[in-house]
Amino acid sequence: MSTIVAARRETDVLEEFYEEVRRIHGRALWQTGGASKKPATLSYLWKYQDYRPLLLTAAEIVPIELAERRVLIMANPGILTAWQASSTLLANLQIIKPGEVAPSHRHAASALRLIVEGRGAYTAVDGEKSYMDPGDFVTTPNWTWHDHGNEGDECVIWLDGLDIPLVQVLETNFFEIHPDKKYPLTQPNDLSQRLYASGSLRPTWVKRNVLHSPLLNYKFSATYEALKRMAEQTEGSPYDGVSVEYVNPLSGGPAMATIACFASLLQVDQHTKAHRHTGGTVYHVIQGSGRSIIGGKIFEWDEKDTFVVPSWTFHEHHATAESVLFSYSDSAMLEPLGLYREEALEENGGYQKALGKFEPAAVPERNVRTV
Ligand code: GTQ
Ligand code: FE2
Repeated sequence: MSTIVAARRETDVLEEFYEEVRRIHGRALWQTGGASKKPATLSYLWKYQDYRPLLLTAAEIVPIELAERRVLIMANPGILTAWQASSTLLANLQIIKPGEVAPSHRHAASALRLIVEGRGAYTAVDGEKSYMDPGDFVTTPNWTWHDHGNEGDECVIWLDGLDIPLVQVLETNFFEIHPDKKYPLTQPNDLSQRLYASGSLRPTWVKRNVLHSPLLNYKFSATYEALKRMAEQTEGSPYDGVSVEYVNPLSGGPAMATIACFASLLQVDQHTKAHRHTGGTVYHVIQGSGRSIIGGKIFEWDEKDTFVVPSWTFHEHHATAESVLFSYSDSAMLEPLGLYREEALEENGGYQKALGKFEPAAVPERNVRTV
């Protein structure tokens, strides 16, 4: 028997074997590629100037009663669900018109808001109400009742960050609609700001072991002032500039158990060095302009744009005007699980060699992926 025939017979035997395994709904591990599979999250950028007109159109043609939350999703084209920004996180833009109320509900997913434009809107969480200004960072921890309303005279737009993809992968997603449009206000407005916003003075009568920050609204004015004061005396991190985490004031831990949130101040012409770490991160440009090199590609951003840096992807930022970047990430969960790792770029003085500019992905002919 020739060696070719023998080899062929061996292949047939293997093929038959794999088919047999498949018939019992099994797979041979060595055939799957397993751990070496490339992650799906693409480095990506969504321009606010593309989204804003469509949000305004939605405000005209879609009644809040129909949408409940009038939200446009920023979908990462690398991910087949077509409704998530990264493997674990959503990044959505919500618009609410004067006089509207987005009715109360609660869900197992945690949410955050970062106010993009407009004044006069509020969020009420578990009976506490807070009016929101541009740049404010607002927490809606999991399973808390929340409704939003706009009592001003202009449209208000904010960025919603949620961990729905994570909660879905864990098959722990619950959702409930409140029987009333608004959950009753049981606390003075902004009570949590009075109790916790100072950060370094803890009310002694409050229990400390809470999973989520008790602070509802981290005002931008306070964050910006703190960043500026720090920047007077330090350049901060070589990778993130003067960068702060919005912490749970009772524990010093992340604002929410599943989502860590940050704000970074970059000076005009500051160019941070490249590093990479585990944890997919969504960035939102509160103010300023510049570019980030992510995975060797140049992403040019302006005020109010949103971009995503996938886990374990080199990134560095170059501000062309004084800039404040807001970001949120799934890294909060990684350290306690032993999954956090971080690495600086060694070569080329710590800066990536840019291989080209980011281009938006081609849009499929028909919207076949919509779920
Ligand atoms: O505002 O409660 O973008 O429940 C997605 C789900 C916003 C919200 C979103 C939500 C909300
Ligand atoms: Fe919600």
